Amino acid sequence: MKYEIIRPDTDERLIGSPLSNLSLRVLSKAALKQEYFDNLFFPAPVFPDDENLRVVSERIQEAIETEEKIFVFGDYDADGISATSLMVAYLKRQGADVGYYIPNRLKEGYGLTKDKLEMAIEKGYSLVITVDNGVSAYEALDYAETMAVDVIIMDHHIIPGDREYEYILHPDRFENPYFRDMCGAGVVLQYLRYNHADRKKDWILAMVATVGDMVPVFLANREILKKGLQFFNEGAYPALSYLSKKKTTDETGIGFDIVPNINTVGRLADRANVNNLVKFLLLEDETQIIHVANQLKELNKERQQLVKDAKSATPDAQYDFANYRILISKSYHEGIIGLLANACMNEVHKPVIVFAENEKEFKGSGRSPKSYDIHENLSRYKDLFAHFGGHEQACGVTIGKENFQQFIELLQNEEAEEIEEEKEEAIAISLEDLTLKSVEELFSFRPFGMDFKLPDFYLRFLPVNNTQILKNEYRKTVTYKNREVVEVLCFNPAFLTHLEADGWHDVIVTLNINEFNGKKNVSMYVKDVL
Ligand SMILES: [Mn+2]
Repeated sequence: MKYEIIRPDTDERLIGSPLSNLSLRVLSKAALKQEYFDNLFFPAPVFPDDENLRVVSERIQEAIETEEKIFVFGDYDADGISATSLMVAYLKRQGADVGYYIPNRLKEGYGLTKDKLEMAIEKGYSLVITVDNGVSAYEALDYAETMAVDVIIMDHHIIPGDREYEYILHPDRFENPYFRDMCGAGVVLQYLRYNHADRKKDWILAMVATVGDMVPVFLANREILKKGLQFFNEGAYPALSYLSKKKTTDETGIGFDIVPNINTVGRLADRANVNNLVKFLLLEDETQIIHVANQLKELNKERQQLVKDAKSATPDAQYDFANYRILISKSYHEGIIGLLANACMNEVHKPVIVFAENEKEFKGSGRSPKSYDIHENLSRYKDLFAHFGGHEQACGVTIGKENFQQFIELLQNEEAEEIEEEKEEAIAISLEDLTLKSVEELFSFRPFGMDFKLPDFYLRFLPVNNTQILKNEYRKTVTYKNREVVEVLCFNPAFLTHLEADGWHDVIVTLNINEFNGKKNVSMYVKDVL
């Protein structure tokens, strides 16, 4: 079975706690490390204030006062775009002479390069701020030194060596470990706070980036998520509200509705310029906001269609080796091969590499199940690659035509490695535990996310009745003994037939609270029928 049913022992720290059985099980399963546990129950916000912040702030202040041209260099994902917008909006408010650039994901790739820096210097920029990138831009940093141009790094990627940086804001270099797990935009937000220049919009943008970059949901990030969501739900950032399906939402809604709309622009760099997204995020005029928001939503639909088409198209070649499935096609859009590899891996439960072939080379994106380190495994062949990067479960690789066949043969000849079947975890719970009160209590521990996922649940319940069909979705209701209504949502017709039969059913559900006409009730979405 692909589900592992979990009945966690109560966390020792929670024995005797008045929490509901539902919350106790979720918290016990999470087994939070002590600093996260303390942060959850006794949050102690920290105001950012240290030497690096002081040095960086002074340098930026000097640049503003002496009217230096300041160049912000960002990245093309939700975090990088948010970080760029935060910094640019701040500098504009200060009246600074500011320019910015986010590279083209398909043509230029990630990070500050020497030639981008050369161009900026030629245009008269004398201070560069890299956001969500920079710590590993050695060549550009060396060049800046020879040109006597200062570079301020506001990044959160792993610092690769022991290089000294004169101006750096990085989660690992904040004096207080409270700031340790932040994303790039989170770092920029702390700079704004230190300078008492943070607005509601800035918290919202940092919150979107924090969701998008999937960093842990504790400490500084928890503060960012909570405040950012609160301000978002007040409608404090119209441009982002227009991108969302719901005007009031939570971290899940941000992840499903807003983050993909932003990431799509970077992915489809052949159809849209990611730099315009910064302009969009700085817009104040509502008519313009609505106009661009609609364009962005259209582009996201186009991206979804591209993925769908690519999934149903027959690849030019497909290999099923002992350890890998390989898909190759000239028709794949390079911006979506990662999404495609991910979808394919979820189907075949083994490592997958999807290659888009162009005139010069093969651009590939690999994904692997949790028990397999695709980055380490493929790094054995790195002499064949023009580019290679990534981490345990995801990597990107570019291979010239001359080496491609050899690479395929090497993979073909690999001995089969045992790849553990990935099981999804579900916490066992009884229907009696699912009262509105207990689910509301559980949700008071929001936001959920990295290191504290809202789990799926396993339970048994009686056949459902009163089928109502709403817009292609099947909605059913079931009442149970303490007379609260639990709504059961089911999108799969096969499950529905099951659920209408007699007897108790073992199901995997996700939990929600439905609010309609001021009335709230527990709502379960049936993910699987066992
Ligand atoms: Mn980032």
